[in-house]
Amino acid sequence: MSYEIPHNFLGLDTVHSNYDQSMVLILPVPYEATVSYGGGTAAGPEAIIAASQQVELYDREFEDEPGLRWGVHTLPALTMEDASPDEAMGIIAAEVQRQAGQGKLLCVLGGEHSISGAVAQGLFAAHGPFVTVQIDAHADLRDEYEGTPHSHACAMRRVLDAGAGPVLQLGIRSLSVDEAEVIRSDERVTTFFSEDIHAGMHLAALADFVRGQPVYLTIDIDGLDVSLVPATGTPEPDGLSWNETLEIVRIVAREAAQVLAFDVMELAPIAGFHSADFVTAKLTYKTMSIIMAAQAAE
Ligand SMILES: [Mn+2]
Repeated sequence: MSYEIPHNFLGLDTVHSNYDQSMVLILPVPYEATVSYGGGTAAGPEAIIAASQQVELYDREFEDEPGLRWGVHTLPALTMEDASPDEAMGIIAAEVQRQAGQGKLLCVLGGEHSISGAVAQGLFAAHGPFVTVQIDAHADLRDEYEGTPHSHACAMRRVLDAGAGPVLQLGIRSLSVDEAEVIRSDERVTTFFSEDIHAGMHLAALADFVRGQPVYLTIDIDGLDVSLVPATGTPEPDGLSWNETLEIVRIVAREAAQVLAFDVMELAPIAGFHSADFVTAKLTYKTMSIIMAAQAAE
């Protein structure tokens, strides 16, 4: 489906949401194929976009309306009726490659986290090597899960397979014995568990990791504390606070050479429970605003 005015991200008019002048692109990917517990992430992008229309455009941090300043264009949703998982990943990677080459900040809205493997492929094709920062409750480093390499539980393994560069994981608190071994032995993976985040142990390492690098930031919404966003398929307690999350975004925006893209994955909306949709929409707006302001300041 396409998101015509005013049903686009932030509900912007033509002047502030036309493709050519917008510096931010929203790519909705309502893809969900490998649910392992609670389902519903296919409805995530539409819920985020609907909730975004209720987010206040003015932001005290910038004393400005960032959405109007930068312009935000919402692309048609990438739908993949009847595509196999392999085909779906190919379609997503090709569209990301096309849109990532436009000199705009790309924001992908999921959908299940397995989409991120295809996003990484597309970014690598468009830009070459980059580093990936992952906010997530789960390590997502399984080579396959429930018989498929395309499970959301394998998302970061597929990002590593894209060959673009190392991954820094933040907020992890659920993993298997095999994933723990990957974290110990694979030098491409650095992991800060949720207690490390609460203690601030990640701050210097994160800044060092992204400094001067092109960066892909992938946010699984279950990385935030479950009390902030209960509407997700595989919830976990003891997640990141709102401020811990934005602190990570600020460090990435400030230190990176460029943020190529970010994504917000795994919202599984619950009918009648709109706070989770709103928190996710506001996080999406806040993240793009912080990144755009930092890049404009350079
Ligand atoms: Mn997760």
